[in-house]
Amino acid sequence: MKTAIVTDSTAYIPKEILDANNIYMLPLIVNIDGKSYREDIDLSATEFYEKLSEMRTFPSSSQPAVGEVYELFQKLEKEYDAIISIHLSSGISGSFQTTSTLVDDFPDCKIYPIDSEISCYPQARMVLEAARLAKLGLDAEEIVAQVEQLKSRTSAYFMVDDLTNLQKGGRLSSGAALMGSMLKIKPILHFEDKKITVYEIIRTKKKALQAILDLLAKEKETVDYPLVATVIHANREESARELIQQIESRHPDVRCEMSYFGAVIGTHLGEGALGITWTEDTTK
Ligand code: MYR
Repeated sequence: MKTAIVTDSTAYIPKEILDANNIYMLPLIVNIDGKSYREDIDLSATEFYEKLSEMRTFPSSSQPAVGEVYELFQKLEKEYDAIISIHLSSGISGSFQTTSTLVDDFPDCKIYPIDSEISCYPQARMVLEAARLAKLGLDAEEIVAQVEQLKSRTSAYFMVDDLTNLQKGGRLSSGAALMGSMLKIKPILHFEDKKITVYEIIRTKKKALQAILDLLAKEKETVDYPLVATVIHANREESARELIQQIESRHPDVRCEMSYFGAVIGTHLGEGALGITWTEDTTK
């Protein structure tokens, strides 16, 4: 059985890794001052953050057009028996919903849409695992089951410099956004029931990051599988590097990687956001 793996641009998997693993990417759109860009095709993360200070209006994002998804599936059905399409959380984007509406349009190629219930690199981990298993020749249903298991083993926490973007983009409950902007706090955010919510309020960024590292330490004690951690940054590579050093010195057995928040997620989190995520290291 030949299975194609599809995902959104918001998994932020570098192009060479997509190509090397036969992963097909559906770009989300970022709208800036009346112009639309397909992220990581027309606009890189670096270009987005460079443009940020010159933007006249607040940027916005949109999911891939249904026609674009349809066209990709039409192409893939000629080559593959099944398609596993892994999307950013359905609680923050319509991307998963769009794919789900196309399931019955391809009777000869079974489509398995997966709601990652998260985004960015934790989503990428699910995608890369699916691609690894597809290469090994596992059945699409078995791959889906393993991706679901990986999802249940995934934790992700993140912080933003300012809650305004999340509030304006409507991706944070209004109560939480109001509380944050009023108190000038920097809450630890996470996903609950597919939506972004406040996990804990801690007054300084430094203490909040330490609290996230404590959560990683706690989880490490309770699981019987190796962990891989990823630090994700919105144009703050130096801070991400420092955090990785801290994780590596505290947990030499946890493999660490770095990733980035690109244009679409950067639109909602703003520059300076940092995320820490971990999951089972399936490569060990
Ligand atoms: C769309 O327009 O369909 C995309 C909307 C994307 C909303 C992004 C909200 C922030 C997600 C943060 C993920 C952090 C994961 C560690």
